[in-house]
Amino acid sequence: MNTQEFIQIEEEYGAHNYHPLDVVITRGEGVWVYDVDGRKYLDCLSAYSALNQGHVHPEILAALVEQAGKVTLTSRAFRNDQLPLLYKELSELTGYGMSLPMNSGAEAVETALKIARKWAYQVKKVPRHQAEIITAAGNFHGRTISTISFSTEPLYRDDFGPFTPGFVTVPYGDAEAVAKAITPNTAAVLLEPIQGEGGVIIPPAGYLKKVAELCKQNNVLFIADEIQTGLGRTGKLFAAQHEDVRPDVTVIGKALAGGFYPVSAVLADKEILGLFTPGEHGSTFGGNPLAAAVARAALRVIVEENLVQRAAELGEYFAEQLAEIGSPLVKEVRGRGLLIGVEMKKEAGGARRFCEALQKRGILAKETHEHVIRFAPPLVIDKATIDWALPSIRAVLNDRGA
Ligand code: IF1
Repeated sequence: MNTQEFIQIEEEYGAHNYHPLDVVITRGEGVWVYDVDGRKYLDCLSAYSALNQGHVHPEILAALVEQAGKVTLTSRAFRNDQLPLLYKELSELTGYGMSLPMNSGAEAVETALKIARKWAYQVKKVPRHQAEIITAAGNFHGRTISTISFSTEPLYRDDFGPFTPGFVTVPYGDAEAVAKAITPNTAAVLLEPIQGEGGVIIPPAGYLKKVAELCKQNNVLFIADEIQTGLGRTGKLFAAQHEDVRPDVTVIGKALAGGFYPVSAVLADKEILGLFTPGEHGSTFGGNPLAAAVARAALRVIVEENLVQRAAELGEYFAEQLAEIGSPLVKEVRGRGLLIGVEMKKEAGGARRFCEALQKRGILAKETHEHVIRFAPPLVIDKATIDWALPSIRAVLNDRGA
């Protein structure tokens, strides 16, 4: 079957909750993917940073195959011999005393919200069911009812109420606004260190540090959603480290399993995560041995291949080169590490057409928030591949269109 035939079947039988580029991928390897018509593309999206280790990384594949042949699922009613090692290795890598595994990112965010509320009632002594959690405008934390309850994007929420109460929204990047929103009932502040979906929005210098201080002063938990920014993407293990901030709770997902499997986790110290008692929270698949074995291998690859350092160095080079293109259609190039946004001017007619033009030249990128093209290749990319892509990107960014 060819591209058009696959697309036709998908449109007929699948719910239309996406508007993907018309490329039907059948194989991936490292930074490259191949479509059903034999075309080859550089993946500059990395499944929204789930593929930091690149497509089908051989070491993670080997771990997956080996574990799949042994035991894949025990449920948490029994123990398995992979999860304890994942816990230990996560702790050694991140410095957090404990973790709690889930599957999707949204589930892990929900888990963090639950533990923050429990902490508020048990430790901070907020009156029952009065806990408030402060979130930022322009956020993206998932698609569940609670995470869309504090979304500010009409498309994500308007048709899906009634919403979960207990959330307060303040402008992103404004620490004063957080200070004003804190009350005696505030359990937590939940933030992305860089807003990915919001358009690769990097907050003003000092913002995260200031928010962390405010949280400390007011006995409020600081929860960082590092599902997209974590595990090396921005040139640090966690994006909050760019400001030397260690949030009370960090949520990770995506690259935690290198694209092989949905694995997410909440990281915190014992004083917080230790508050959960048996039966209060769980998941059939969370922490299963296949997920744990894959996550262990995915973390090993990040360390062994120095992906954090690579992201820092190659990200700086890539962003510099993108800025040097100097197209009159580009408003701004911004990024940290290999999470780079190129914001097009309004008159350029939206980022989508540039992504379609890049596709024709063998580069897959995705627009976000209408005017921003996101460049976020797997962290295993090398300089030669970036240099291969630059002339095409230059031509596309300079193209005024019809
Ligand atoms: C989709 C966006 C990115 C996330 C942060 C939690 C989650 C995400 C910071 C939820 C997920 C996704 C989901 C994906 C597209 C993608 C995305 F454009 F929608 F916003 F990356 F920028 N926190 N991000 O970025 O994790 O439950 O999906 O595992 O199609 O919805 P999930």
